[in-house]
Amino acid sequence: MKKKSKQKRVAAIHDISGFGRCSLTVAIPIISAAGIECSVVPTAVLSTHTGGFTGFTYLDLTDSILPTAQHWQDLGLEFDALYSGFLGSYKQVEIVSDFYDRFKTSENLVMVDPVMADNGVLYKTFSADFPKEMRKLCKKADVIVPNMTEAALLLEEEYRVGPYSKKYITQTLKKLILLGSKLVVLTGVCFDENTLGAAAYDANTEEIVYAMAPKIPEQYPGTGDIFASVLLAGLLKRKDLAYATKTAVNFVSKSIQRTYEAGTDPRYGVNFEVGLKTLANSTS
Ligand code: PXL
Repeated sequence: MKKKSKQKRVAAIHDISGFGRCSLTVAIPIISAAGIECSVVPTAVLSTHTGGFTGFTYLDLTDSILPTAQHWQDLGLEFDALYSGFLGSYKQVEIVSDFYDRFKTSENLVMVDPVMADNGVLYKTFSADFPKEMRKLCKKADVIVPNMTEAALLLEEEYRVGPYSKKYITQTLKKLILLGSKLVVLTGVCFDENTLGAAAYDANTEEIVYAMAPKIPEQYPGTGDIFASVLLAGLLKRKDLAYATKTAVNFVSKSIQRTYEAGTDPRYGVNFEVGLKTLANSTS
């Protein structure tokens, strides 16, 4: 009988925004649809995400992250990937760094999505020196997944609006890799007014691959989290970087397209749920 490969397991460290489809409410279904076990470390519980809603609740769970890590270590648990996204404070970044030290092995993959900004602006819950702290966490990552704004903040450069030249994207990728990861996947890349996508760089092969999709004139929160979760699922399924990046761009693009056509309030996030069955097939 053919030997079955062991099921992969991720530890996802994000907040739960009760409404608005981002962070854990997208990471869990996407990673699970790819046949990967998704364990979670909730960093905070909010009534909604912070992108466009006012009056949201925020229950900080910083103090339960390390006791969770300790319990998991006591149980001897191991993870094929450690994956962090939106972190609420300096202290949480430090604690997640400690979490990585406890569970990192020579075999597993650490993905840091340095969620903190978009469209040239830092999210309002972060202070101006937060990017410096996030840069330290990126050092511990195997893969980082910044958007163009986060890339500029991590590099302490001025944010530029697109379209970009290939030269500028190449330079940005090469500077980002110096932060310490093996792979960089940069989102929000555009070379003209009609397309938008991602550029992926592998430090080992020094190869850059692009994945582009038609640009839709609306912005939706949570799409970065969806992108990173699909990318991680692809990489864990041993798909190559180009395939995983293309799958993530296509999945986000289709989700945006069906949401735009439905005319939903952008703050409610995108309809990615309808695409999960197809995703399950493309990551199997
Ligand atoms: O999608 C990123 C994200 C995650 N979590 C919370 C957010 C945001 C973006 O605004 O507010 C709480």
